Amino acid sequence: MASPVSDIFDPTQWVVAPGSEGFTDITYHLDVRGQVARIAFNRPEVRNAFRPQTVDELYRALDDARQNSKVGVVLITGNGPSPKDGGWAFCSGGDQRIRGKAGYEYADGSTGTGRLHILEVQRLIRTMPKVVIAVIPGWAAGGGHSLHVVCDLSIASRENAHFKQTDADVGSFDAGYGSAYFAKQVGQKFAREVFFLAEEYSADRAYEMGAVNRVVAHEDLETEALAMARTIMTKSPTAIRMLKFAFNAVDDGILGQQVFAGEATRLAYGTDEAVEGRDSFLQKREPDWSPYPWHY
Ligand code: S0N
Repeated sequence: MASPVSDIFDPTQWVVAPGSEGFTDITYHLDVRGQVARIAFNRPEVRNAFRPQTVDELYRALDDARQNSKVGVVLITGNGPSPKDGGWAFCSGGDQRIRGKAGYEYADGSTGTGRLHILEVQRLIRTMPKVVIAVIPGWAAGGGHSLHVVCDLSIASRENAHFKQTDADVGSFDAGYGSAYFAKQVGQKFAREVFFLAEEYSADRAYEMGAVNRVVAHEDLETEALAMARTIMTKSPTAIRMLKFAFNAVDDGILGQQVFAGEATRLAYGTDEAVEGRDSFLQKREPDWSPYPWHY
């Protein structure tokens, strides 16, 4: 039976995330175990294009999932199909109808200036100590393509997922992760082809390029994504986040080092050695480091 959320959404596996009831442009659910978040674009009539309000809600949901210490994996997807023509989309990028000269504009003109804050979402995905999976039921185009590039893993519908980098068609360009990091994933030649020709690629072709991890039957997409998430949830949380930040660090410069170092500091705080440093300060005495070896 069709779900009011999405035709391939299984309502028995998910509950509405507390605080998300007022969202209009996305839906936000937690799985029944409370360990996996599902955040979905909910504008299928425009191929899940994002406007500033969409990005605000997406950021708030992602940040909520980041701060939920039970959640280890976040699925980002697109609800569908479109009630207008039955088409499916992950996300088709910025809503071109409200693009102004300084970015995308709120419907009520409330800020008086345009926003480009999908880039803040990209950075949050990159720096959150959880695994983020792009679950791609249809079009990933423009800024939607870039969003899947930034996610840690991507899983795509064999029948309905299509990929197209339209930036150069509409005079926009993601000159950060969307392009330069994409080239790290698929290689320079493929990346330049995808941007310069702006052609359409199937899910199988994206898999051949190394742009997606798995291609599955459309009707199984969300089940497979949740299974993938639950496999990750059987692993050590510390190992997973240290690995994510290790993979990121080489491409993220000092910011990558800072994020990795933050997790290293968290680990260090748990040692007796660090406790001795804190306690000696609070007790106004010299620290006694003698029990702690200089490892070799
Ligand atoms: C996705 C495409 C290929 C799907 O084609 P299809 O299946 O033929 O459907 P359509 O009939 O074209 O679309 C159905 C309805 O949806 C509307 N629609 C689709 N996409 C958008 C969109 N992005 N904005 C507004 N409306 C959209 C169609 O108009 C249609 O509506 P109706 O039924 O009323 O006619 C195809 O739709 C497509 O090519 N879409 C456009 C893709 C695109 O160019 N996106 C923008 C690319 N740029 C960005 O995303 C920039 C992102 C960004 O924020 C950024 C990031 C980093 C640095 C800079 C920026 C920056 O802002 O510039």
